Amino acid sequence: MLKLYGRQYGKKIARASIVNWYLEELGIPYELVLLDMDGGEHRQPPFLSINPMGKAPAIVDGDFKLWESGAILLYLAEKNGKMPQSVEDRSLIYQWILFGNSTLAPALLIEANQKLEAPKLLTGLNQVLANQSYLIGDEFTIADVSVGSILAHALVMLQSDFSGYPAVLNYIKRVTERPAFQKTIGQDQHK
Ligand SMILES: N[C@@H](CCC(=O)N[C@@H](CS)C(=O)NCC(=O)O)C(=O)O
Repeated sequence: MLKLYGRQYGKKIARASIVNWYLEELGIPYELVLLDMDGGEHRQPPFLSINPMGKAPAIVDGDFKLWESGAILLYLAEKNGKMPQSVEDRSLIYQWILFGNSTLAPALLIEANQKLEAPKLLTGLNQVLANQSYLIGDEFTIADVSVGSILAHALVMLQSDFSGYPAVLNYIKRVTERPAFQKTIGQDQHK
């Protein structure tokens, strides 16, 4: 069975919860392996043989090991027939996953960037989401798991002020109401 390695949920950012959310969306069997990161378990050889960088999330699927949340989402979508056929449509998914992890997350989650960067990105997101339900039109995809989880984290855990971005707020409500979100990240947020 596929194993997902992550840190124990709590107030700290638990990026494994992003993958956990998507595994619940897919409804496939998996085992969640919680690492004692405060005790340094992620820096010990058993886990370093899965991810030499010592970071979670990571998965082991049979003999295959993979880390980086975005890469894991793409792998799971691909393996379960959820990726679009055309190279253009696939590239839009890559675009949003890379945007989430390398542009949006640092802008929203790192305090020094919040004032200057966050308003630019939230204005753009608000424009996109004013005309469509999800990042790629009307269909929920892994792009929404990636970007939606970062937005939800900023709103709920960091109390970021999104009041000037009503379409973004509606979008966060839409994706966080999904049962798979509620079962995973949603539960974490209410602890
Ligand atoms: N870009 C990576 C970030 C992974 C990451 O920083 N994970 C944190 C946990 S949320 C971690 O493992 N921190 C432990 C450490 O850096 O020692 C991803 O999205 O998977």
